[in-house]
Order: sequence, then structure tokens, then C-alpha cells
Amino acid sequence: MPPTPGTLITVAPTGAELDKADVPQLPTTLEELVETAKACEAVGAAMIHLHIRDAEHRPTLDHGYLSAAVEALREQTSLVVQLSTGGSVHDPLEQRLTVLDAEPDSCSLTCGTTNFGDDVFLNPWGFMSDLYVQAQEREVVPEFELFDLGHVAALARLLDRHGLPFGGKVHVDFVTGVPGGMPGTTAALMAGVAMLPPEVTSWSATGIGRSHLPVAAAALSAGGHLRVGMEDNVVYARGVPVEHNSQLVERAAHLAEVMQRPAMSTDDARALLGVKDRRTPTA
Ligand code: KMH
Ligand code: ZN
Repeated sequence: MPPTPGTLITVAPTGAELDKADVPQLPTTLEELVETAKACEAVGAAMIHLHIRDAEHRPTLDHGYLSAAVEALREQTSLVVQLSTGGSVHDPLEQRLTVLDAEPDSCSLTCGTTNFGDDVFLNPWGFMSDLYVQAQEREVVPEFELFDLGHVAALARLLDRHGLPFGGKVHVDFVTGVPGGMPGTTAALMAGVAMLPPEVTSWSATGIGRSHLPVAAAALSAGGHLRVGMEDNVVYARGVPVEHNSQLVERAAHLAEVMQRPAMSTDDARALLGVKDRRTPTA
């Protein structure tokens, strides 16, 4: 893996699990998403991982909503725009494939089925393969989501079978601390990192809930990048709710700065990930 002078900070502002009624500060409308994205970019985010909500604030994979969000964020920020293909645990596999129609820069691609609290997050091999090949054809760069050590082996199988992604870079994100997946501990994260196939060019880590800080610190110390946001954690500190995603990004950027690996620019993130530049040039 190449040296990692800066830190890619991804913000995952919304997710598909929380209800707006329970967490009113969760950004769910397009206006809230754009405001969030701008504020997070200003304090160090270089990529945004998006789950979109409908007019009733429910998770949706509707093409109109997805493409409106991609377009607005591309126009009003220079963040790398990543759409979730995981959606919610209730979304059918066929519909999850249609996310690519919105032409994001990047898409998530989870490398296996996992228990997800009381639910099951389904990612059978056939779905992973179809999504991977379609992403290659459409020149969308996948971010491989690894919820468990078995997912690392499935990633190696995917790369063996289908070759490198568009752009030639392989970026993975360890999603730790999901009830049913790998725990949010330094030991589990390091076991995953040790298993990464040689094609991997960069990795980041996410700790769900109270594991977000220890996992971020472990990732920074081991040359990894960071994902933070209200999709993963809505508690800033004991008894203190997150009021805005930018608080989490700002703290991540501060940690990265202290570790002498400051938050990277969106241009550096584009180079790191090998994404296609879909922005329209300004005159
Ligand atoms: N919402 C989870 C079921 C992804 O975005 O690709 C899946 C998830 C992963 O959040
Ligand atoms: Zn997600």
C-alpha cells in the first residue's frame, strides 16, 4: 500500500435506520443535505456517503430523489459523491442495483451478508458480482464495505474473479461495531487490515456508536482513513447528542491533524480513489 500522508474523511450524514421523528437534526431533505455537505466540506470532509429520504423522511431508492441529490451536491460542493447501494435492510436487491443509474462518483458495495441488529443485511455473491461488474461498466468506483472478516475474503474473491475496479484503485471501509458484525475494537480492525488483499490501495474505518472514537484512533495510528457521521453515531460525548454532522467531521479532522495526517482535500481524495471527474467545467 502507498504511504498515506493525509487523511480521507468521509461523512455519512443520514443512513437508513434512524427516524427523523426521533432525531430531528438528522439531515433528510435535499436542502438539509446540501447545507450539511457544505458545512462538512468546510471542516475537512472530502467524500459524502449518501442515503436518501423521501418527502416523508423515509429511506428511498427512487431514481428522481437520488439523481437530484447527486446533481445538487456535485453543483454545490466538490465532495466525492458516494451513493449507498446498501439502502435499508428492507430494500430489494434488484432495486439496489438501480442506484448506479444516478451516476454517482462512487458507490458502496458490501462484501457479504451480515446480521444487522434484529435484521439481516443481504449481500449474496451473485448480487455483489452483478453490482461490481455494473459499476465497472459505468465507471463508478466502489467502496468495499467490510462488516466482518469473511467479507475481506469475499473481496479477494471478487477481485480475483473480475479484476480491478474502474480507476484501478481499491478502497475499502471497515464498518465495525454493528450488532452481528465484527466488533469495534482495535484487535478486530487490525485482524481485518492484516487480511487485506494486495490490490487494496487504501482503507478507512468506521466505529458504530460508542466505538467511533477508539476505532478512529486505531485507524489513524495504523495509516487508515476515517468515516464519521450520524449514520453511525448520534452521541458526541456521554450525554451529549450530535447536533450537526460537522461536529463529528471537525473532531475527526482535529484528531487527524494531531496525528500529523491532516484531512486531505477533495482533489487528493479524487486521486486516492481514482474517481472519474463528472463535474461540469466552469467557464
Ligand atoms: N443501511 C444498512 C442496511 C451501505 O450504505 O452500503 C446498509 C448500509 C451499507 O448502510
Ligand atoms: Zn450506509
